[in-house]
Amino acid sequence: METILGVSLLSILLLLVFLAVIGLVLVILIVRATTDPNPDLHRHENEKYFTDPKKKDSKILFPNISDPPSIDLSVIVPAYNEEERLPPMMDEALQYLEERQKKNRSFSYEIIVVDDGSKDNTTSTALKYCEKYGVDNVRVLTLKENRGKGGAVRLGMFSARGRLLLFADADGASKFSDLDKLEAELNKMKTEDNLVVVCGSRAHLEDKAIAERSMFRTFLMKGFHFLVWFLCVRGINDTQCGFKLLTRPAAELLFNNLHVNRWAFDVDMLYLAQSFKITIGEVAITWQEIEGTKMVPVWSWLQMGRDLLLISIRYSLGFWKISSKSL
Ligand SMILES: Nc1nc2c(ncn2[C@@H]2O[C@H](COP(=O)(O)OP(=O)(O)O)[C@@H](O)[C@H]2O)c(=O)[nH]1
Ligand SMILES: *[C@@H]1O[C@H](CO)[C@@H](O)[C@H](O)[C@H]1NC(C)=O
Ligand SMILES: *[C@@H]1O[C@H](CO)[C@@H](O)[C@H](O)[C@H]1NC(C)=O
Ligand SMILES: *[C@@H]1O[C@H](CO)[C@@H](O)[C@H](O)[C@H]1NC(C)=O
Ligand SMILES: *[C@@H]1O[C@H](CO)[C@@H](O)[C@H](O)[C@H]1NC(C)=O
Ligand SMILES: [Mg+2]
Repeated sequence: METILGVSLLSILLLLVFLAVIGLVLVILIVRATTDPNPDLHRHENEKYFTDPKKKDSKILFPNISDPPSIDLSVIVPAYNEEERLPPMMDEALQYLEERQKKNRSFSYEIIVVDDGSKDNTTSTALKYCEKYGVDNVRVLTLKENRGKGGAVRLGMFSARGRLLLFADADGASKFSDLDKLEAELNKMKTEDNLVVVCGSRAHLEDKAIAERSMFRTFLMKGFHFLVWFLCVRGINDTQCGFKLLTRPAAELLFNNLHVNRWAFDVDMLYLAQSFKITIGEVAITWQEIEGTKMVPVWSWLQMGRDLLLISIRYSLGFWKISSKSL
C-alpha cells in the first residue's frame, strides 16, 4: 500500500472526510442557532401611523396589505439619509403620476416614502410633498430604527392600498415613466390567480457599465451574479434593480414570507417567487447611476454574499419555512 511518511493514503482520506463532515455539521449548527424564524415583523407603535401635516398632531392608522385594494397604484420609496437625493425623484414621479391622473380622472395613486431611521431630515423633506399633494397621495412612514432596504420596502408594502405596488429607489436612478413598460408587461402576463412580479432590468446596460467601472467592481459584479445563479435564483438577468412592480396578492404572499432585510432582499423575494411558481417578467428600463450610493464598498458585497449563502442554506434545510397562508 502507498504511504506518505508512513501513513497510508486511505487513513489520510478518511481523516479529510471526517473533518469535512465535522465542518458541515458545525456550519449547520451555527446557521440554525442564528436563524430568527420571523425577523423584525414587529412594528413599533409609532410605525403603525402616519401624520397629516395640515392637521396638528394628527395620527392616522395605516391600512394593511390584507385589506382589499382601494386605489390603482402604490409606489414605495425606501429612503435612508436621502434628504438630498429624494426631491428630484419625487418631483419626477409626481409629475408623471399627476399627468396620468389629469388624462384619466379615475386613476388613483399614492407614494409611501419609508424613512428607514435616517439621521438627516428625510422625513421632513418627504412631509413637504405630503403637505403639497395631500395624504391621499403622499404618505410618510418613519421607522424608529434602520432596518435596511428590504425591511423598509416590506413595511411600505404592508401599509399600501394599491392594486399594483411598485418599489422605486429614492435616488431616481430609474426613469419613472418606464412604469408604463412594467405595467404593459404585467398586463400581458396576467394569470388567473393574479400573482405576477415584473422586474425592471439593467442587464442591457452591462457592457456600458463594464466599460466605465474599475476592473475590481466588474469582478465583484460578476462574482455576485455567479453566486445568485449558483445559490438562489436562475433565469433573471438583473435581480438587484430597484424598480419592481407586483400585483397585490403577489406582494402579500412574498413580503409575508420575506426574511432578508438588507440588500439581498431582492434575491430572497425572487427565490420565494420562484418557489411559489409566481409569474416573473423582466423588462429593460432606462437607468442612470446617481452619485451618493449607500453601498459601502466591499463591506456591502461581503454582507450580500453571506446573505445569499444563508438564503440558500436556510430555505433548503427548512430553518426558514415558506407558507402560503398570510401571517
Ligand atoms: N431602507 C433603507 N434603504 C436604503 C438603505 N440604504 C440604501 N437604501 C435605499 O436603497 C435605494 C438604493 O440605494 P443606493 O445607495 O442608490 O444603491 P445603489 O443604487 O445600488 O448604488 C435608495 O432608495 C436608498 O435610500 C438602508 O439602509 N435602508
Ligand atoms: C390589518 O388591518 C385591520 C384593520 O384595518 C386590523 O384589524 C388587523 O389587525 C391588521 N392586521 C395586521 C397584520 O396588521
Ligand atoms: C383609467 O384608469 C382606470 C383605473 O386605473 C382604468 O381602469 C381605465 O382603463 C383607464 N382608462 C383609460 C382610458 O386609460
Ligand atoms: C433639519 O432641519 C431643521 C430645520 O428644518 C434644522 O434645524 C436641522 O438642523 C436639520 N437637521 C439635520 C440633521 O440636517
Ligand atoms: C436576459 O438575457 C438573455 C440572454 O443574454 C437575453 O436573451 C434576454 O433578452 C435578457 N432579458 C432582458 C430582459 O434583459
Ligand atoms: Mg442608486
